[in-house]
Amino acid sequence: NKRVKGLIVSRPIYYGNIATPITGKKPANPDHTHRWTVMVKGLNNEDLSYYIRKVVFKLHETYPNPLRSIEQPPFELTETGWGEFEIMIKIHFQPITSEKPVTLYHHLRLHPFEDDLQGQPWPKDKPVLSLLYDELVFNEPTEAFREVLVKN
Ligand code: SLL
Repeated sequence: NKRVKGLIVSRPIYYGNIATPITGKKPANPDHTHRWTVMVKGLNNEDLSYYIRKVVFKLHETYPNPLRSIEQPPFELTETGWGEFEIMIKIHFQPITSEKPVTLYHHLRLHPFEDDLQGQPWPKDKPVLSLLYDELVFNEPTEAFREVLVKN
């Protein structure tokens, strides 16, 4: 498991959430106002499973089983709820990478920051999107991981 001295490799990711108000069919819990999906994505929906093994989302303790492990792409989780909170996102890499997990934090956003540019109220059925771009940086990857990276 030799590491490649001096090499730094990065991979782009998007992480965050989309949320829509629940209209029509009521959710199981009548207090829930929004349906949301939290996700870790590659560029252009690239499949990230060549180096990501699983993503664990840690939800607010008001949720049953707040630790949700997603072990196949797409690495995303859909839930319903009424409130915003911080989601801990822990990315676990494939064993071949010999990389330690990386933890990110995302503020789950259900409500728009402000009304839209024309001063109009945000349309009730328009999804709210809070997606951040980031780069996973691998400092001196192993030779095995470098092989995987150059092939993808
Ligand atoms: C708040 N600090 O008070 C936040 C907490 C928790 C949100 C928000 C689902 C809970 C359930 C849910 O939306 N929790 O189903 O019991 O705004």
